[in-house]
Amino acid sequence: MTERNDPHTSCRSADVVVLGAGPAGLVLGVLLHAAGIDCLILERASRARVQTRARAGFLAPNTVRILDRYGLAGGLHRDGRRHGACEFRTQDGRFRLDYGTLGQGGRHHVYPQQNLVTDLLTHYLDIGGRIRFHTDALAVHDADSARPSVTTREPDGRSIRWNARYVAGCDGRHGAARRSLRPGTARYHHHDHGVTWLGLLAETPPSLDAVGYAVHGRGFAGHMARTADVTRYYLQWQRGAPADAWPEQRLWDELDLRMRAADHGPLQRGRLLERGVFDLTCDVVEPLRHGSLLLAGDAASLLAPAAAKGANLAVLEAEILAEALADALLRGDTAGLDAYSDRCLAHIWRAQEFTGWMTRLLHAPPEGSPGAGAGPHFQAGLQRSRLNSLRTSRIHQDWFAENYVGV
Ligand code: RFL
Repeated sequence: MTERNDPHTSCRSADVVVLGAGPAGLVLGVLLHAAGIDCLILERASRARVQTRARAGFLAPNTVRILDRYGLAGGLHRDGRRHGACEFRTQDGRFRLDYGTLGQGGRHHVYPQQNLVTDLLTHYLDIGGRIRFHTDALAVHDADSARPSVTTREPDGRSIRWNARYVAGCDGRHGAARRSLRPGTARYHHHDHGVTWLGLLAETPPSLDAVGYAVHGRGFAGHMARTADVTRYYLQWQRGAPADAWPEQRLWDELDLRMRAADHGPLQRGRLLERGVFDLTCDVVEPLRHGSLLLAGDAASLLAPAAAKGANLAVLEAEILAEALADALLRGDTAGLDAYSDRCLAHIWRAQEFTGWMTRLLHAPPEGSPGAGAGPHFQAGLQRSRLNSLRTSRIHQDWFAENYVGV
């Protein structure tokens, strides 16, 4: 894999400087470049790292429509798989929701995020897009002026200043864009769902033809296909426990137990490629526009992965932002930029609301956690009732399907 920083960057300016080459930054970069706007992406990690970071896999119909519109969906149509079913395994038995035939009938495409990022990056470079890897954005300056700039730490340790007309903060929750917001100008809403997951990536074919959600007295377990040979598993995990606390054999035994393999069939075991622990927390920054600095993707709002919304929102926001920036830079019309924050926040809050609902569906919050409220038995009763409603009510199923595939 070759990696080369763009020699033209000695000009040290661009109309739009984009921080971060994840789904948000790359979709934005491609769309701006295609519109004829001078744009530069600054990415802290190496190209190899960006192209191999395994995260999301479930792409919503709206995401695929956006990627199709700009000719970016070739890989996912070739190698991705359509997916439209969930299976819930509970103490009251299992039930399946063919969400692709419920609600408005939308299905996901299952396509690993690292493949999508590779496709986007390849396309961006093919059309002549400018990107610098190994370039750590330190801060955004003068965002309240028409001449913002970004300082970076270069691979050789030098610090460089990049001038722009707009800066797009697509550098995630811990990036420079969020850090650079002037104190008192943004509201941070942070919520801890009180639950921790161990995420596993296993070299094994999916064991079900559906997303598997197991609700068990010992905690949640999840199964999600990624490719024909790789499956993601999740185990609700003790907060603070390290990812390597259990040996592989014990993890598989626990997955079998919570997924009720004895009743519903065994899981196919395989080598664990990756394990990582994360707390299910979420946040929203309001507003998303701070003068010439605009936030998108995880930098704007972090979602717990329970409902697979983060990458989908990132792509949607990137499209909205690209159109607004094109209007401003090519036509002098800033109405889109003025409306950007409110427009995206409406989608973000809807996704947060559904993600919170999914989190409460799949977990009774651990005793003593902020969400436990009236006590574990009360919470478990609510959770069982939610699941029964989803099992039996067609209206509830349609609502679920519409929210599950929507952004
Ligand atoms: P990304 O992908 O984090 O990319 C940000 C980029 O910014 C770079 N960066 C910097 N560059 C320069 N200077 C700095 N100071 C920088 N700081 C950071 C980083 O190196 C990186 O390359 O953010 P983006 O583009 O906003 O995309 C968001 C998505 O990646 C994220 O929301 C999803 O992965 C969430 N998510 C899922 N979303 C879905 O829509 N469907 C799913 O199935 C799904 N599954 C998941 C997920 C997230 C997971 N994690 C991370 C817990 C499963 C998991 C396990």
